[in-house]
Amino acid sequence: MFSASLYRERRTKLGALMSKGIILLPGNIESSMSYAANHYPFRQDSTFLYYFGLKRPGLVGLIDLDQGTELLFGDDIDIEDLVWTGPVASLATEAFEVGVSHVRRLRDLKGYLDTARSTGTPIYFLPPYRPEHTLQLHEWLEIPIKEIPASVSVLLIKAIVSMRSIKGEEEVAEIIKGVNITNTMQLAALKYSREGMTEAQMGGKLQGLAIAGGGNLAFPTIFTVNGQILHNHYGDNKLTKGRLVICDCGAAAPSDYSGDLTRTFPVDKTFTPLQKEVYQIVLQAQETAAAALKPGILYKDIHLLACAELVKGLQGLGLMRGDINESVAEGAHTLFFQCGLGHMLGLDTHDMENLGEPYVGYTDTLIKSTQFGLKFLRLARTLETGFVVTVEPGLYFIPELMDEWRAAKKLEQFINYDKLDAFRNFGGIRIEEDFLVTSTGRKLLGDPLPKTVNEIENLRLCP
Ligand SMILES: [Mn+2]
Repeated sequence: MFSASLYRERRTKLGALMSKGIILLPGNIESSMSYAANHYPFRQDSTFLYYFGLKRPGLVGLIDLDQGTELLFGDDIDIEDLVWTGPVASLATEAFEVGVSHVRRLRDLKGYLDTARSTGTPIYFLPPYRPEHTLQLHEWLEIPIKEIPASVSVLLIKAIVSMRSIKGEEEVAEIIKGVNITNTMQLAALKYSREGMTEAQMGGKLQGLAIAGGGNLAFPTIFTVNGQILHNHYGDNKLTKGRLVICDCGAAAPSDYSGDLTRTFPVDKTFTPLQKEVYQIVLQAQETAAAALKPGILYKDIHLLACAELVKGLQGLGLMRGDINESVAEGAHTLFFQCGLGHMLGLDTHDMENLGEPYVGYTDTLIKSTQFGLKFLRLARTLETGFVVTVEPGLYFIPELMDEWRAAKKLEQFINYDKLDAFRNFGGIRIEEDFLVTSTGRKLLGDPLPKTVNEIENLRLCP
């Protein structure tokens, strides 16, 4: 948790951006796994955390701009709860720590909102992403469930995105903690993954390291010998000779700020010559893209720069041909790089994705493309000092996609289809790092982690 004055400053700034009405920011409640009392690990809503800092379930933050008050609605525990939970600080005590002096019982929220509605006070809220959010809004504001998506406040979304996009020093310090815990996970995967293990055996160890870091996984780990499948979570596949492993994982620090890193390495101690060649292409694209990060540049242009580097490399490999810029413009590279280059990173791994990509990654005038490939680009807009972003190009050889394109002779002026057979069982390669955009360029977040072929092989060769 940060200082009370920081949370107060953030709320004041948000209030100034909205100017009037009521800003309603519900925190999360417990979410059940298989019966009511069996909960998933509690995760507070990120926007609530940003403005109110408290991790306790069942709180609602309210900023009343017309009355000039900030309130927290929630309940203290009683003696029967205490039997199960042990003593819990009073809500008033916790609220004081985040600079809020008005605390009310949760059952008083509806009346407060009723009074506001009866006088025509606008009540602003964000898009719900859990079913219970929708039900709460329906109950508190008497909006029909079907009308809730259209009733969210775009003004509030834009105000919050404008604030959360620019990370403060204290936030960057927390992201670095998340990245460094993620580094320990990556190093363990690089050092201790062995032929014959299952993906889950290593995936479980990585989760253990995330929890030992004081937080938890920021998202389900992708640890797979089938890296060509973009979001393939660990399972019972065995690590077998000749395969590559993609490890894409992230730890959330105790503050919930997270890291998000990817390394690709051979099950064997060394890469095969072909694996090494493809790895160098991805590495070249990753480093070129990272070096181009700076304020004032469209992230979309950095994405396209990475795509051009990939095409250049694939031409060297004999898989592609023709004009590089034309290949990228036509989307020929998406046979091998189907997704976007990266995303914002912060309290959420895909930071603020719940607020809507059109506002977080795009603008009113920069609209998302519908072209295959570009339509998966989460972030396109102009970078600003203080943004934290990932850079994660890859090459993914998906047999089903290669077969479909080949049968349709799709963009055959750019692709040497007869050379693809050697890659049917190649898998995929992705390399990902996290960067702060600074006034002069960029800064890699966290301690450097082995990334070159030599650095990775040196770790694989450890006894
Ligand atoms: Mn990522």
